[in-house]
Amino acid sequence: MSFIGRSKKLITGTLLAGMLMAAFAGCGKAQDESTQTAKVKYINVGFSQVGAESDWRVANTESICGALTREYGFNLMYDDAQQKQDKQIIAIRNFVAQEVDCIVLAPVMETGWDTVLEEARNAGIPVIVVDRMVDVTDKELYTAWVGSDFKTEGRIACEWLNAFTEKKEIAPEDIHIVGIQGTMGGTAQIGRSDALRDSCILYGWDLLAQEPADYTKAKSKEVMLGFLHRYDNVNVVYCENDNEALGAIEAIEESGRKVGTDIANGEIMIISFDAAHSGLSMMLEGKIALDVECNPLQGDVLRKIINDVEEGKTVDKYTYIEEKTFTSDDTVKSVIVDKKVYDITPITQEIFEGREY
Ligand code: GYE
Repeated sequence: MSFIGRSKKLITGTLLAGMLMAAFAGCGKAQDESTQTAKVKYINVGFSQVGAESDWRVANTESICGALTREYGFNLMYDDAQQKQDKQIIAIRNFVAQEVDCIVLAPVMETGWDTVLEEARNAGIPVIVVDRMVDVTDKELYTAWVGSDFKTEGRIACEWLNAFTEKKEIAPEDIHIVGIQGTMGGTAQIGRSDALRDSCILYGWDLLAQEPADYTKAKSKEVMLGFLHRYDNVNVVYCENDNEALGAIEAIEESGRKVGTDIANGEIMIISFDAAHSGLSMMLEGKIALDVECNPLQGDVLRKIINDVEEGKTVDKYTYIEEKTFTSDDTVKSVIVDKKVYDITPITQEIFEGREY
């Protein structure tokens, strides 16, 4: 889709700068006012971010804010919605009122966007969705989406668990899993939770419970303590992000149990998503068995899409970011999901140190 016909609202000089700088706090350092004196035309972008709930989210914010700087020709308004959809809707309405050139939305959940995206469209402002998806009846309400294939991430994790336990000769009925879910109703949660549920049915694993923890360490610790209290046979914890994995590990260790892959001998295995520094460092200590990467570094791809849209070029509707999978040992070398082979990389100190987030 192109936006050639819509009226350009590039505002010159310092007029909009004051307004924008006020909103910029929280998105890295504010840019030097002196660089704005020339009559440069910036692309004014409003970015509604979910919050700062996880390491993934912080890395994602840094990547996007780092890609949409003055140096690259952008004026960025950043809004942190603290995981609340109503705050995101208010932020989008503010961006529309300020006649930005483009809105970037990282939606907390999939539903509930039709009205406000219609308002953006009526104002001629293209919306680029990042990370989770929006479930709207008219797909033309957004111009493009950039993110990850969350269901596939979940299926990779489950295929790995199946291959690992087969190799270790652990019977499916002896696999007792709890799922610590992300923020309910967001695409990452839906994809990862569904993959686990489907695989438990397919392979005959015992799914004890799935409960949300909003992607935070503190909530996850609470949820895990509850699980340990209720189920004395849990031996696999499927955490929908690294911060949740950290919370689960703390709960397990404080309860006097051990995390690790030797589930036949009483250890509790941790599976996680994101492959952020925090998760991979726990993997190096042998505490996380598998971490499926969810790559938050979307900034550069996003910048290109916005530039193309501004120039009236047609852009791809969906762009998936490349991801890897890491493991604490080399029992399983690869898995197949939908006929595609995914390598499973044993973590090393060198790989860990070379990671960007
Ligand atoms: O996995 C989690 C974050 O939507 C992919 O949200 C994102 C998820 C990510 O808080 O850490």
